Amino acid sequence: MSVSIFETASNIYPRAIEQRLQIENLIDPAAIATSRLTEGKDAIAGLTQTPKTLPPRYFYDDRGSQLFEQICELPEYYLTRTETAILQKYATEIARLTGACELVELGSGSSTKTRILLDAYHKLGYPLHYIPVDVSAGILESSAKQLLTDYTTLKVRALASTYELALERLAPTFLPSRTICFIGSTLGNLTPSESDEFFARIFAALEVGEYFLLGVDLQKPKSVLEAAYNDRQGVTAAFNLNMLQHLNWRYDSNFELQNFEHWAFYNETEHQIEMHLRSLRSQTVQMRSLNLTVEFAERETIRTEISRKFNLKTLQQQLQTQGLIPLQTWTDTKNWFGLLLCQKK
Ligand code: AVI
Repeated sequence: MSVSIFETASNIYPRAIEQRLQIENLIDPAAIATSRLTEGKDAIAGLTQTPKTLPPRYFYDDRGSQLFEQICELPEYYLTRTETAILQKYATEIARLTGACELVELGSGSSTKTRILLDAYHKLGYPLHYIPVDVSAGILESSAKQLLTDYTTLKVRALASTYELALERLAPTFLPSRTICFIGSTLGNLTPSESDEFFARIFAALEVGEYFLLGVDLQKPKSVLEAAYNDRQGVTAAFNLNMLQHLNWRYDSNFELQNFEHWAFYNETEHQIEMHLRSLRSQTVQMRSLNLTVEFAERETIRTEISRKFNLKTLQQQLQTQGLIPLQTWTDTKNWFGLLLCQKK
């Protein structure tokens, strides 16, 4: 289903912006109905297995998204500012390598880092076509509106969609090429098998010769990593605990937040930060709308997230195996974060 927001809100936007913006909702009513039926199955599966887990998607209610924005500003959370610095330094080189192309961004959020790329393409005189993909139509609309105000030649086709659906439904581009961007090290939140599946979807969505721009957090000393996920202001702890608040609201549950604590550590064997919520006592939680009773032993944990940290060589080989050939890789002076530009062969 394709819905132009201007059918309902044509009076809100200045005409010039109106002509340059299209918002499409790819999450069709049948999919929404199915997801209502299956809603919560992932929480039930995670909380009835040993050890307990919950999917990271439950972090991102409104408060969780705000807390994540705050995390990105924390002194200990080097990821966002390091990736931004790499983009600032090399955006022109990236734009020269890809030439004029349509930019597709998966998980665009507020599109802050995208501006650096748009500026580079603009300076080289390339047309600006941007396709942000996000499950939140609200965020898409507000950030697209802001971008269109600031970039007067930009055209935006925003897709309110899951990554999977958006990658299947990319229309042919009118520009000479296309670059799919997946920055912010969100790849780290996928398991190795989920990453393989994700790369296969990227490969299928691209034409031969088109590009994939990937930003990943790299392996580094444990002390630096653990500080980034145990910040002194306690924002990451609040972000983690907020998942329980979200479940209370979503599934009519009675998690008592003071009965759990945030626990994050670096698993050096798996090269991943693991975030858990640890039960401070033995307790029983009711999740009424899921018809589920969950028993916790004292000190039992729920794993809420993995955040994998990559080795550039291994990742380059993995991408190569999947037909996404790394053309160029950029890092910062400490080798803390990596940006890879790949081309479909
Ligand atoms: C979204 N993702 C890349 C973040 C990360 O670092 O893995 C999520 C996060 N979890 C705790 N802090 C930030």
